[in-house]
Amino acid sequence: MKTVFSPRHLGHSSQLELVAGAIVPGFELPSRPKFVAERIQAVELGPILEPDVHELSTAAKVHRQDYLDFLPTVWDRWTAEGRSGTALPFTWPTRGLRGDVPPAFIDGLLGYYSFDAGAGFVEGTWDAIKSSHDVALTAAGIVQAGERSAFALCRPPGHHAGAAFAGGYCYINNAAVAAQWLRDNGAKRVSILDVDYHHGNGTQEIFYSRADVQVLNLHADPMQEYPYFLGHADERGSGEGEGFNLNYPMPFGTNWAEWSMSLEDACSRLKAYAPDVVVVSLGVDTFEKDPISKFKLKTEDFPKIGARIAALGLPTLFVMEGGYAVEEIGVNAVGVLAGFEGA
Ligand code: SP5
Ligand code: ZN
Repeated sequence: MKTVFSPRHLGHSSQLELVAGAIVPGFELPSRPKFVAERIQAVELGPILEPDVHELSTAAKVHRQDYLDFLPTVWDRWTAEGRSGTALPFTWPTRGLRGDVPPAFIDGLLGYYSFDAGAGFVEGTWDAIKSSHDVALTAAGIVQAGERSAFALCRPPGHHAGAAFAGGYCYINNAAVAAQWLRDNGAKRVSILDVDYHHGNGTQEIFYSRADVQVLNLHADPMQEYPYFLGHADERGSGEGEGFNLNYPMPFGTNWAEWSMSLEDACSRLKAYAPDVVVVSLGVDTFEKDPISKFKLKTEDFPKIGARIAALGLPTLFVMEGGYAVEEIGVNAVGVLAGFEGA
């Protein structure tokens, strides 16, 4: 399996995150993909390629143009106020406030274009976002050209990013852009299978009223876990998209025996949809030792995820999302990919 990866992600690192009343260093560390790339080399999964540069025209079909225009301007607007550190929002247009008027000042704009304080900007953030987007599209091109699978080693991740908002370490929804590009380049139907610990609220929002992209999400119950405000089982799509969004919320402590029952059901629903290609939002924060998560998957379980997806017998694009047990994300993420290849 070919991997696409860009070193340009390295300029991005949020210097702080608010967790349980304390300011801590961000969990989404620049070292994360290094452990994945090293493991790919150790098990000889396949070559690691640099991405081609892509235009944002496909991204503009799943994101709002004003949001895409805003992202590259954040750091300049921030430093124009004499600031340094990490650009982060602190005010959001929730119920009772207006969500239809973008303010002019940077602090207001950051709140308008986000849903939490989990997607900060530093000088290299836009370049990292763009490179992650390019990684996803280049890997999608490999699958479209006829290979059975490819791995987009994206950083930053994407599945929390919606049409016009960042959040949860995500800015551009890489899996959504890839799915849209595959639709525009021969695939009649695409399924996105999101196995990250957290609900992929952005992906759900983007495709909620569409029948041409099926979205299946396995995640911690939003009654207990971030992102809290989306991901319930009764969210099944709207209008033409009715029935094409499926959520599998699970409680804290979920282990392989329980998690794999949701995977089995999702795979049978996916098979019935008969997509031309599968996009896997691959988070490995379901791991028992993940520092921000409360599921109990073990290292030996990850190859079984890959093997089950391979049994679908469909072209498959893996897109990296979360996973914060830094030393183990290589073994776990590559475990899924090796399991897919039958290794
Ligand atoms: C892509 C992805 O996986 N994004 C996850 C964003 C999670 N943001 C909320 C983090 C809450 C951390 N709670 C930590 C408890 C540590 N004991
Ligand atoms: Zn996650």
